[in-house]
Amino acid sequence: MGSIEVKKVEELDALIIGAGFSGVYQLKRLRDGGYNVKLVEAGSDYGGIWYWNRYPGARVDSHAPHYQFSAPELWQNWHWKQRFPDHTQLRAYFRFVAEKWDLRKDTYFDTYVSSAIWDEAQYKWIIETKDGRTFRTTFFLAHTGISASRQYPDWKGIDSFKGLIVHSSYWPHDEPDLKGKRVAVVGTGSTGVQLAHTLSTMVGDLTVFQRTPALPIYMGQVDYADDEEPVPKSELAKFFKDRSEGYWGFDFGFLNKGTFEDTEADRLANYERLWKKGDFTYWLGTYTDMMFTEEANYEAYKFWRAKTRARLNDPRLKELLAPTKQPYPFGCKRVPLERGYFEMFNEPYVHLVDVNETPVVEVTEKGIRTTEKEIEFDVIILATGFDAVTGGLTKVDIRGIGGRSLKDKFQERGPTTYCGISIAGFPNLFFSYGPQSPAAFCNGPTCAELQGNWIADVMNNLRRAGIRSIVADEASEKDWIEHVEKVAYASLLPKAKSWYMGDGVPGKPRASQMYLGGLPSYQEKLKSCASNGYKGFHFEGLTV
Ligand code: NA7
Repeated sequence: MGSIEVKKVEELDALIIGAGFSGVYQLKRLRDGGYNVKLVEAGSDYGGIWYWNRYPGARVDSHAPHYQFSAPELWQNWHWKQRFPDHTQLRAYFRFVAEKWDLRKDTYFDTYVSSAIWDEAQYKWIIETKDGRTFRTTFFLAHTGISASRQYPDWKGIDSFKGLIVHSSYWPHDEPDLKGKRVAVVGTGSTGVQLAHTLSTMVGDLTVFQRTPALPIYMGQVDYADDEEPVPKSELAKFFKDRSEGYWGFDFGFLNKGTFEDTEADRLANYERLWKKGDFTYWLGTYTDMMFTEEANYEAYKFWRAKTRARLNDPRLKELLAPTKQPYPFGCKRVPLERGYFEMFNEPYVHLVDVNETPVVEVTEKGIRTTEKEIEFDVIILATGFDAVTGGLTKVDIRGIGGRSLKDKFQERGPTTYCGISIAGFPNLFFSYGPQSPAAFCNGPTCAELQGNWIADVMNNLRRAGIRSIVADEASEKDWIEHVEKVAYASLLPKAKSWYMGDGVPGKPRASQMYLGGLPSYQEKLKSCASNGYKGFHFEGLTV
């Protein structure tokens, strides 16, 4: 007689998905608050996107010391080796944090959550993983980030290629030997730009497939000696406070004036000054109207175009990479940082294929055939991005009240959230660095701390009040969505095709994925919601 398998259910106060900045911070906060909490992660170690994105050249575009937690026990004992740390330093940082905060004992790696079902009778989430674990938990914290679901081109024959074909964020842990190889990089987002330039110094022959030109800023990289710090340790506490109050979660924000308040000479001098900073300042620390009026935006583009064209020799490349006609508003697609991306195209072994001029027809056994010719490759790298922002949530089968599917809900009109942190119809489900929050317009760790603290406070308040569940109201959610859209449509964001608006994924509804209104007003919204008895939510189930 066969025995019946009895599944062991692990009872929790909270289950967190994702071992990036948000998940790690949440685990620490909740454990300190006395909760029985576990973190599950599909990868084999901490790091979130830095666990996955280990392609040559992968590095963070937020300059040190912004991209780290603000806890003194961490920054007092950590030294950044570079102003823009690479993926190996970032993983080392996560290992350091995990040790300091003793996180490993509460983390399950190589564990992929397949479903999360709200059990209305018990006020619990029943969460199952692919490897057969089951959790019953009061809170479900889906800190899956904005780049958790890869996007592939739908090219014919893509499986027939006999060489190595890989998505940039599934880079092999055993580093492939690319010396002398013929390599294709598809995509020119921040990944494609970093990857292509780094590979250009390693491979035999490089071909970049471009659909839309990137408009990157020159990166002012600095190597720090052991006794050198980006900001003196004695000033870091203040630095982190300033960071938490900045519009973008950085210690800087827009200037207090519009583009045309300066004379042309002063404007150019100002652009030059911002450019020299070698970080996001030329994008996020510029004139207030840059992302809001076409005339102001064009001035920023003109300056960028002149700088870029001066770095290119070939007139055809100048036109493809830095077109005379502005391709889209500057800053309304994620602005990459680079250090030699354009110069590499002056080399005879680096080629650019414009897929608008010569579209890809198919992938063959030997390479890629465009309408012009077949190009042979040893390696094809797909830097083609993600089902950004929502993909991490929608690829898990999440079902709320009445069995309603989150994926179906998002499919109807794009992301629907209340305050970019919860979803009507999905009680006790919160997420950080996700849709309709500042997320991609906010320095990651700043957002992780701000939202993680707010979520922990909700849980503390419910525990104190003896309430079992909290859920956002449909009407409040509708108001928040309208506000997010209103802010987006007051800007130039919708005029660019980008993942900020949900573009690039076939069938995905076009809607603003992010809240562009800045961290101060976002914080104010969260704060006033909490201080007004969690206005916009309702509660169910008393424990006492
Ligand atoms: P992105 O920013 O989504 O970039 C993907 C790139 O791939 C982008 O240039 C796309 O062109 C291009 N793409 C996508 N599909 C194709 C096809 N079929 N053919 C040619 N080119 C294609 O992803 P990244 O990985 O660079 O960056 C993700 C985020 O990670 C980044 O913004 C940071 O927040 C961290 P398009 O522009 O859509 O025309």
